[in-house]
Amino acid sequence: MKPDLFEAPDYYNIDDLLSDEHKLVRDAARDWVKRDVSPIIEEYAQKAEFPKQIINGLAEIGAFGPYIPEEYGGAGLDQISYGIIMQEIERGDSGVRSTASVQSSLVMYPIWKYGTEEQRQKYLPKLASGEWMGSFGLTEPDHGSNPAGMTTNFKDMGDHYLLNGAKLWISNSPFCNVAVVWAKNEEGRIHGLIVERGMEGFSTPETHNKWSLRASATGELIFQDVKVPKENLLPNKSGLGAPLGCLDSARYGIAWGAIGAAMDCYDTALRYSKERIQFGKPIAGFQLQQKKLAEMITEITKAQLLALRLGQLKNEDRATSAQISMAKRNNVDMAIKIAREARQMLGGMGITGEYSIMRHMMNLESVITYEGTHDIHLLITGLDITGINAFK
Ligand code: TGC
Ligand code: FAD
Repeated sequence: MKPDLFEAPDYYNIDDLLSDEHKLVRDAARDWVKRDVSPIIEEYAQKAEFPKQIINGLAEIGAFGPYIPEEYGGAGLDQISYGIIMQEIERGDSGVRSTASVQSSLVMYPIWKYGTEEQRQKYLPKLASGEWMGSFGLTEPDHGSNPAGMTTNFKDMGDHYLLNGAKLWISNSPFCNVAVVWAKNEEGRIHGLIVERGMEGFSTPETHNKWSLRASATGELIFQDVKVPKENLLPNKSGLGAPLGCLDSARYGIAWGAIGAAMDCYDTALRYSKERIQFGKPIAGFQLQQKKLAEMITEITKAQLLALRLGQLKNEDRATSAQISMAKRNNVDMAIKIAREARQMLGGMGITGEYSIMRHMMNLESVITYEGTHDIHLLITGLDITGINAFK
């Protein structure tokens, strides 16, 4: 892969709206991605393997629990810092950002928000340091967009719960130490349970042959009469709103993350088009190529402003789920379109691993699907503005 020459576009001087702390966090994450992710990520994506050696670095830049209080090992940062870290990581690779999103928003967040003090003390510091890695089991083979239909279930056996079922498409599952699993009790009410590797009847087979998010490990969570200690139930919230609350936090991070992927594609295409000579001049001098670049920077700038405003609302605890859906949907769609256009600008070189664009483009096919598909988020906006539910 070519050396990482990334220069971040900031067409509207959005840096001026960031605090010194935001910029410090951003620079630390950006430097780390350049040093520890860019040089190795293409090789790991090609061999479809998660680069476990980056876990310590992710912890050091605060990517595991950026907004979790420091008393639990988190970085104690605000929501904009969290977003910026996701942007910088996804600038390197969406799969690496996935690992951080799952750890922070889908594992640490529910333990922090819905767990007991004992659970927080036991799990959060180890998750923040990367000593333990987590996964989040909501999706099932027959219940993806409609998690309310899940069939994974647990029975109260007096001194423990007995968990049965299966989850599919689970990021980090093949190597997770703990999984936050959503399952129905005997009354059909959804609860979160913390399942630990090593519990009898719990297995995590890896899913192979992905053309997308190849540097992220994806797999299943299978529960066959798993005895889960009663103290592993998350007691402080139940119902579908509990996992959906975690998704709000992860979707917010993705709205920022997608900007990173788009910035990398734009920056690569801009540099390439100024250097690549055809018909006696740089291809950046042709109107058709300028149209692509001008539209890319316009869309990136709009997405940056959307994410920043959403971050301000999140900091004030005023961001609605529907606002988060709009930003996730818009920014991922923006990024995937930019990746496709940028790839064309590199001609044949664009399909190779010499450049990051094709990898981003393939990764974004997952990002536009997980955490609620593009169409599901449109329906969330539709419901919000009309009051009419078009899901069912
Ligand atoms: P609905 O009846 O609308 O809601 C059920 C209850 O949940 C509440 N609620 C929310 N709470 C918090 N945050 C949200 N975003 C919420 N949306 C709804 C709601 O108020 C209600 O509460 P209550 O107290 O009245 O019971 O539920 P529904 O069954 O009609 O479904 C709505 C729908 C379709 C929007 C929802 O199911 C959905 O978002 N589906 C998409 C599923 C999804 O996003 N799955 C993601 C799996 S995890 C993942 O992909 C990780 S990828 C990780 C990575 O690698 O980065
Ligand atoms: P389906 O729900 O079957 O949807 C298929 C199509 O039908 C989509 O286009 C969808 O938009 C459309 N559709 C569905 N319902 C409607 C409707 N009412 N109206 C109109 N159109 C509709 N899940 C986890 O729990 N944890 C994870 O860590 C995780 N990581 C993932 C990692 C990867 C790489 C991928 C690909 C997925 C991951 N997922 C994870 C699962 C992801 O959240 C689901 O794939 C996603 O929610 C969609 O579910 P599905 O694949 O079953 O598609």
